[in-house]
Amino acid sequence: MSRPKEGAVSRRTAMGVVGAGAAVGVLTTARDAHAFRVLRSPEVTPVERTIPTFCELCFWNCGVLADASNNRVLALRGHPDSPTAKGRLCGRGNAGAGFLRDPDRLKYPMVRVGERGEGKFKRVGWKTAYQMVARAFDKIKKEHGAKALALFYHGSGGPMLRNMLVAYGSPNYAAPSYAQCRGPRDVGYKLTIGRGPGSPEPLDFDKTQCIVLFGSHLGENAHNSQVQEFVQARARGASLIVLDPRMSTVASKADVWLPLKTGSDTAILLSWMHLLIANDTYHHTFVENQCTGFERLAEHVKPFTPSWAAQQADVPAEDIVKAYELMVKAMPAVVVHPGRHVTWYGEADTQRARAQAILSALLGAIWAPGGLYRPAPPPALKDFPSPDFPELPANVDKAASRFPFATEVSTTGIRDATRTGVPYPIKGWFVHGSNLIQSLPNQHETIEAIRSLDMLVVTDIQPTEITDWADVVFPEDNYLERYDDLKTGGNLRPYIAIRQPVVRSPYDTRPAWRIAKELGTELGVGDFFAFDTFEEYLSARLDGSGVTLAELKEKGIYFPQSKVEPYLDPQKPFAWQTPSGKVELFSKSLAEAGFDPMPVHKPPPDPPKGMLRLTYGRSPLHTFGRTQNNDILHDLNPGNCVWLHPMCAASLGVQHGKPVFVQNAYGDVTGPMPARVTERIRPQTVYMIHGFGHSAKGLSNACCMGGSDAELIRGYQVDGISGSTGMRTEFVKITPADGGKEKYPCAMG
Ligand SMILES: Nc1nc2c(c(=O)[nH]1)N[C@H]1C(S)=C(S)[C@@H](COP(=O)(O)OP(=O)(O)OC[C@H]3O[C@@H](n4cnc5c(=O)[nH]c(N)nc54)[C@H](O)[C@@H]3O)O[C@H]1N2
Ligand SMILES: Nc1nc2c(c(=O)[nH]1)N[C@H]1C(S)=C(S)[C@@H](COP(=O)(O)OP(=O)(O)OC[C@H]3O[C@@H](n4cnc5c(=O)[nH]c(N)nc54)[C@H](O)[C@@H]3O)O[C@H]1N2
Ligand code: SF4
Ligand SMILES: [Mo]
Repeated sequence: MSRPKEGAVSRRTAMGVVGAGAAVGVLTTARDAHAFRVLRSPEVTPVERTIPTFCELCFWNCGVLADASNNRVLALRGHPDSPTAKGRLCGRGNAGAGFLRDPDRLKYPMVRVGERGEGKFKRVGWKTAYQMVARAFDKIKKEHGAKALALFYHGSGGPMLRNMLVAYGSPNYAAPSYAQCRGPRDVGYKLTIGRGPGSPEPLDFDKTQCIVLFGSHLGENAHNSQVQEFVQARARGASLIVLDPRMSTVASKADVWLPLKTGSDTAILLSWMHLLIANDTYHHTFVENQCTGFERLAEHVKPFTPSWAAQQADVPAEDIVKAYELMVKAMPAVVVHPGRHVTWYGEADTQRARAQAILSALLGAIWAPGGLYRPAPPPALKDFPSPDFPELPANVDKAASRFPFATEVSTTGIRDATRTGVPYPIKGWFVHGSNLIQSLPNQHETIEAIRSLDMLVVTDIQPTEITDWADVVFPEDNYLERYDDLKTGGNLRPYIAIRQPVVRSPYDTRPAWRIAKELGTELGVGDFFAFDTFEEYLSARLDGSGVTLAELKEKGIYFPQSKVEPYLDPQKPFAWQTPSGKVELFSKSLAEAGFDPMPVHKPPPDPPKGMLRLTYGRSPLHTFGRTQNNDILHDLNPGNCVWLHPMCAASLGVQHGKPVFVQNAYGDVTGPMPARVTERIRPQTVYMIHGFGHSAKGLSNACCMGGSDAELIRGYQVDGISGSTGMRTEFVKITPADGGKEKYPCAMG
C-alpha cells in the first residue's frame, strides 16, 4: 500500500532541507504554485454546473456551492444561506478538492497480508471484503453475543453504520468527539440547566456586550460562522475576557487576558461567583425565579476571594476584578463560552463546566439576549420504514456500573473491555472516520486492544495510522463524490441540508450508506436498508417536511417554520429539564452519586523539576490529523513546533527555531520538531498543534512531519462523572535534537 510519491520528503530529509536554510524558498515556491493553480483554473475551464452540498473537512458542516466541470471540482464557495457558512468557507473548506486528486487516496477494498500494524494489504473485490467481515462478525456473535462488536465513528456516514450495528444487536458505539472532546461540557451543562449546549453552541454574539473564553482559542479553532460572529461582536464593541496560559490569537485581542496556571480556571470562576454574591450584583430575577440551591452556593463561595484565586491561578487579583466588572456592566448580555474540547484534567472538567453554567446563571445570561440563547431543535424527519430494532443489552459502561451521568458510551470504556474482557469481551471493531491511534490517549492501550481483536475493519479515505492496523479496509468515496444522510440543524433558524455528489469517484470506492446496506445484507439485517437507491431513502425521509428531494438538490438548504422563542422572560416559570425542574446551582444528583454537589477547585499536580505540562490545540488550516496530507493545506502549513517560555528554554539549552525531541515520563518520544521559544506561553507549560507527526508511511506529504501530542499522552485521567478522559495530565521534557545546528522557521504555530 505504501508507495513513496515523487518528491516526497521524509522527516530526515525535511530537516535536512530546512537545515540548509532552504525552507523559506521551498515554502514560497509551493505557495506560489498553489496560488497560481487557484487563480488559473476558472479562467481556462468554464464552470459547467454549480452544485450545493456541505463541507466535511470538519463537523461544522458549512453549506458549500461547488463549481464543477468535466468531473472536476473547480472551486468551492460558502453557501450564502447556510447558517454555519454565512457565505464563506474557512481555509480548510476551500481546500476540500485537494483530497480528490491525492495520489495516496484509498482506491479499492483491501485485506491485510502482513502482520497487524505493518500496513501491508492486497486488493480484493467488495463482495469478498464484505464476506470476510460478515463471517468474522457472525463468529464473534455466536461465541460472545453481538455486544462483542463495537463501532467507533465520526462524520456524516456514522449514523447509517450505527443503524447497522444496532440492528445486529450491539449497544457499543462511541465517538472520540464525546469522551475525548465535549463530554464533560455536555454532562456539566445537562446537570445544571437540563441540556448540553449542543453544536453549534447557542452563543448570542449578535447582541452580546461581553465574551468570556476558557481556552476556546477562536480563530485557531476555526469553526467558521462562530469566528465570523465573534469578529463582528468585537467590532461592535463587545468586551473580551480570555483565560489561557498561552497568548492565543484571541487572547492577543482581549481586554483582559488571564494567563492562568494550567488547570486553575475553576478557582477564577469561583471567585467571580464570590464577587457577584458578596457585592449583590448577581441577577436577582433569574436566580430567584429559575434557580435552586442559591443559599448553599452563597455559603460555599464565601472563602473564594479574588486574592485566593489570584494565588491559585498566579494572575493579578486586579485583573480578576476587572474582568468581573466588565461582566457586571454587560449582564445579562454576557456570552460565557461553554468550550468544546474540554477533556483536560478528568473529573475537574465536568465541575468546571458546571461552574461556567452557574456563572451564566448568576449573570442571568441563560436563554437571554446577548448570552446563551435557547436553541430550537432541528427539524424532525421521518425514519425510513424498517423493522423494529432489537432490544439491546447494557453497553460496556452500564454493565460495569460506571459513569452514572454519561450521555454517550465512552471510547476508552470499549477499549478497556477489549483489552481486559471486563465487563465482557469485545472482539470486533468497526472504525469509521476516526483515527483512534491519534485521537485516544495512550496509544499503547489502543494497540494492545487491537492486538486482542478477532477483526478490525476500517472505513477511511486515506491510509492513516488506524488503517495500517486494519484487517479489512473499506475505501470511502470522498465527501464531494457521495450522498450522505440529511443534515439537520437547530438553533436560531432550523434547517435541512443535503450532501450530494459533485463529481464521481474515479476509483472503486463507495459511500458509507452503501457499505452499511451491503454489509448489513451479508449480516442478515438487510431489511433495515430496504431501499434500492439512496434518492428513494432521502425522499422518504423528506416526506412531509415541506421540501422535496428535487428542490433540496437544487437549493442545498431548506428552512422550515420554527416557533421556538430564543429568549426566556426570567420572571415566568420555565420547565428546566433537571431533576428539580430548576437551574441546579447545587446538584443533589451529584451529591447522591458521591461527587461534589458544587464545583470546588482541585489543582492538578505541578510538573516535577525539569519537566513541563503538555498542552495542545488547533491550527486554523488543519482539522485534527485529517488534513495534513491534503497538498494545498500541506503547502500552507506543513508542520508544527513546540512552544516554550524563554526561561525554560534557557535552562534546557533549547534555542528558538532549532529542532528538539519531546519525551514523556514513560520514555515515549516525538519529534524532531522546531522549538518556538516565546513569552506568549507561561513557564512550566508547552504547547503544540495536534494532528501532525503522522507515522503512516502511505501519507507521503504528512508522514513524519512535526511531532504528535498523541504519542505523548499516556497517563490520562478518567472523569468518573462523564466517562471522558482528561488529556492535559502529561509532563514532558524537551531535549535539543542531535545535529540540529541550523535554524528553521516556525511561522505557522
Ligand atoms: N481549524 C480547526 N478548527 C477546529 C478544529 C480543528 O481540528 N481545526 N476542531 C474542532 C473541534 S472538534 C474542537 S473540539 C475545537 C477545539 O478547540 P477549543 O474548544 O478551542 O479547544 P481548547 O482546548 O479549549 O483550546 C485550546 C487552548 O486551550 C489553552 N489551554 C491549555 N490549558 C489550559 C487551561 O488549563 N486553561 C485554559 N483556560 N486554557 C488552557 C491552550 O493554550 C489553547 O490555546 O476546535 C474545533 N475547531
Ligand atoms: N492527542 C489529542 N487527541 C485528541 C485531540 C487532541 O487535540 N489531541 N482532540 C480530540 C477531539 S476535540 C476530537 S473531536 C477527536 C477527533 O478524533 P477523530 O474523530 O478520531 O478524528 P481524526 O483523528 O481526525 O480521524 C479522522 C479519520 O477519518 C478519516 N476521514 C476523513 N474524512 C473521511 C471521510 O469522508 N470518510 C471516512 N470514512 N473517513 C474519513 C481520516 O483520514 C482519519 O483517519 O480527537 C480527540 N483526541
Ligand atoms: S468550518 Fe471550515 S472545515 Fe469546517 S465545515 Fe466549515 S468550511 Fe469546512
Ligand atoms: Mo472536538
